[in-house]
Amino acid sequence: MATLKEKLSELLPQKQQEIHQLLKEHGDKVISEVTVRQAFGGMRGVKALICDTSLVEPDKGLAIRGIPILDLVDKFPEEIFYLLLTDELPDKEALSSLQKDLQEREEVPSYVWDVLDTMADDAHPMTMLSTAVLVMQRDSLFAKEYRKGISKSEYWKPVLEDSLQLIARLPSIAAGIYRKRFNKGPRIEPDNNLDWAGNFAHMMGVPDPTGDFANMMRLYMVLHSDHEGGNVSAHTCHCVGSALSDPFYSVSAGLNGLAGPLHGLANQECLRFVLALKEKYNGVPTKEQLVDFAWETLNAGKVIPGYGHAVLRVTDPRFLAFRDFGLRVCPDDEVFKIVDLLFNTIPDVLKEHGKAKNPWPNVDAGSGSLLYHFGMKEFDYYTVLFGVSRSLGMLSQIVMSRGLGEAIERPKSVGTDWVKKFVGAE
Ligand code: AMX
Repeated sequence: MATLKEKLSELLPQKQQEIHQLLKEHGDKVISEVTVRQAFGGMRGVKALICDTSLVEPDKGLAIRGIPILDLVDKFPEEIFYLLLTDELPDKEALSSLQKDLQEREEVPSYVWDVLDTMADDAHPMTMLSTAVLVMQRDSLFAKEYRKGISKSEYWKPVLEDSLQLIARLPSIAAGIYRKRFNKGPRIEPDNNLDWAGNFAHMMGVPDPTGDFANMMRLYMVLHSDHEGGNVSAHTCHCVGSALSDPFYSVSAGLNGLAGPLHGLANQECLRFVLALKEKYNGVPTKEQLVDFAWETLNAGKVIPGYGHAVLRVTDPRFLAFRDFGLRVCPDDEVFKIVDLLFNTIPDVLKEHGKAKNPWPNVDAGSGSLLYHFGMKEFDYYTVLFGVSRSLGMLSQIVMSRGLGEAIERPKSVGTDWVKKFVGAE
């Protein structure tokens, strides 16, 4: 089977031709409209972006290149990266070639550690991750090639190189951040006998006598890898990349979006909520106590973290995958039990509350409890794990965008007065 680069060299011209034909024959057809509510409401549901890597159907959840995420839970994240880019899972040979390629690129330049060492002791780990990615911009091959005057049809090649470079280094960087920021001792050297996520788990140094923590990391990296193109991190990365800013600039920007409490930070908020319940009721609460606590939260004008979604209208299959893992690995863990109890309680409360369009759990409702079970109690770090995983999706989307010659983003904005006049409001 072909390597990633060979496969893309074969696929991209075909895809370009397909798009060229589509635009020529149907370029002026309308695929979406925008209501006033959507324009003021985060463009929810407006179809104005192209993303071929994955799709989130409101009633089904995430599918990567047409494969439901629950059918991919036993794959390595490297396999998912190959799938995101090429529409095919790699065979053994292509997978080991990709893994070898990543291992060869994994050394983190010393200036990255120097920069991280100068940051404040209480810097948020997401700030550290985004900064580390940004400082590596000086190594961008795309930026160098662009300056030399590379042809537009070749853009994707150095972008792929940058992407592989970044993916290869992210586990060491993220693990280094974990150990430094939370005083876990010196950095741990990578073990080249391990796969990408297994190595990440190893370098974090979380005790793992059963190997389940490494399995959890593999699952975590697969489940968070991509969620189509309109979510804040993917869209931000896409937008920045559309200015031909290189992958380092683009991913760093995407990570900053992921750091928001309504997006990637929700997993830590969610665990806080679960632990507050545990503390208040001194263990696993009863269903009635849980209902009371949920109403107290809602009546205080706060959201129930881990529930609701901008697109999904069913239980997030990624939550189900984590729940399944928890039921196998730690069914008696009190924190996990509360997560499970919440799953059986919150949807009815939110339905009665009547505001959230989706009363079901999203991916963040369960992941934190599993990390906590393995002794990773540093909540501020959880979004970093999300960020490392989501980089797979952000980077595959950028490679595709450059490969397909997408234009710089420039939607039209209008003022409130314009809207009022246009709709004939008083
Ligand atoms: N608890 C209470 N109220 C909720 C709610 C929840 N879990 N989810 C939505 N609502 C409320 C909204 O705040 C909004 O209220 P408003 O009309 O007073 O502003 C109303 O229901 C309608 O919102 P919506 O259309 O259903 O959701 P949205 O697309 O505006 O927002 C999301 C989606 C995820 C931000 C929202 O459901 C939320 O805040 N959930 C809790 C935080 C969370 O779990 N985020 C993680 C998302 C996944 C991720 O990116 N990691």
